[in-house]
Amino acid sequence: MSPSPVPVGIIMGSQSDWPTMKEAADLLDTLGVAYETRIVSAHRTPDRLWDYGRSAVERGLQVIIAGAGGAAHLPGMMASKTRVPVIGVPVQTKALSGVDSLYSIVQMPKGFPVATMAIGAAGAANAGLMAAGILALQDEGLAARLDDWRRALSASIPEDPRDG
Ligand code: RP5
Repeated sequence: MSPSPVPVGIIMGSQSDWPTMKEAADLLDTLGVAYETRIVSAHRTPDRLWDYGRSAVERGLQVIIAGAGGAAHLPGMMASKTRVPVIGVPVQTKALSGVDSLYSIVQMPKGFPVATMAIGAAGAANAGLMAAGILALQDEGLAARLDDWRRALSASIPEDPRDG
């Protein structure tokens, strides 16, 4: 695979995961963090998963956000192939509401961690924020943008509830 000019890889098991995973991409856009996006299915394209994981360090990726639904083996398998930190996003499913995805991602065996987010859109957005937080440890400009973003969110929350 060609070298990655970006620090974050957003991967997902299917095109159908993109509306969820776009929440992570949107947050990274807002914070000025570059990323690449790929469909990488643990079951339908295992060779693609293998190549992506095997080459992640040498390509320069620093964080991988991996989203999948149902039998969601992509984040865990990616964590098995690379020491690049993997943030897992359980995509919401119709049959089991994403609990299947969550359980498939979160119960990793000792030695191969996946930082598992909440089910669905909030989890994907938080994955973007988590990736930014990791990169901000080495990037003062990004740290300042992330602090501003967090302050703005807090400031947008009203103190008093209103009708309607
Ligand atoms: C998983 O199966 C994908 O991550 C997706 O969430 C789910 C369903 O995929 P499609 O049948 O919509 O392609 O591998």
